Amino acid sequence: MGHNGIVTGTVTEELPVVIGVLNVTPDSFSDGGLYLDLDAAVAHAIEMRAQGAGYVDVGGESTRPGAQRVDADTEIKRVVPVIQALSEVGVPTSVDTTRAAVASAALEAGASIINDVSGGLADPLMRTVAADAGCPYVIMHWRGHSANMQELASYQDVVTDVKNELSQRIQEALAAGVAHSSVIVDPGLGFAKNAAHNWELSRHLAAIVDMGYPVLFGASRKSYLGKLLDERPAPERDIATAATSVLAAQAGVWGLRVHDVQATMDALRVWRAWIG
Ligand code: PMM
Repeated sequence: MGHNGIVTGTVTEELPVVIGVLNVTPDSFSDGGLYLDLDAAVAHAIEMRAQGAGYVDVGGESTRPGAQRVDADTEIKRVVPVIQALSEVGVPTSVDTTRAAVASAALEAGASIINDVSGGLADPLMRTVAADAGCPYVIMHWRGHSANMQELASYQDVVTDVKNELSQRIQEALAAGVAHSSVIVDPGLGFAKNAAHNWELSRHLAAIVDMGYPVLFGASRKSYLGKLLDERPAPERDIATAATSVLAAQAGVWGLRVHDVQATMDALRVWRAWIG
């Protein structure tokens, strides 16, 4: 159950891995435009690492609901210099992309994890890239690109449906040669899900953990927290996010993808001391 080890369990002896969000985009919902400048991006990543992030997740395409896509070249030009610079200063990174070409370029630049919010659906070549690299591969639950994903938020039973669809994505990845031990799953809060779906999945997070793979949980600053807090803007949702981090840790997740690393680290340290 090591900090960087990928082993599942219920209550971990150590803290879950905290993955700091770094969006190198003009339009991400909470930090869009802030880190387009290389120096600002690198400085923020170094700060998150110092606060306790195990990895910094570098993304070059916004996935907020309704977002339009950018081309692969633009994505590569945004993420590769940042990953390269972070690799040079020893900050471990993951790449947040649905494209095989971007993942390949990012791995070459030093990224250690592929974080594919489409779970292999957006670009079937991604599975081959992940298999060849042998790196950890985050398979998130996803039903379609951000431009129209909220129209796809319809479930019989959200927990069962998400588990079944994640299982299919895992089978496809394994069939393409991805090692069992490389798979990390993510319920994909907010992706083709409304607030009630997100709460239901959060409430039953242990059922996702029971699938037997490390689970990554990404609630940070999402709009369902904004709704809960009377439509408070995204950067003011970090205390609520830290509360979700503790509850997700208690449910046995492997990792937490958050914008405010310090808030989640503090909350996790309280949780760890509390459980003894
Ligand atoms: N959420 C966003 C982007 N990438 N990746 C994973 N694995 N899980 C998530 O929940 C997730 C993600 C949403 O957008 P943001 O980067 O603006 O927070």
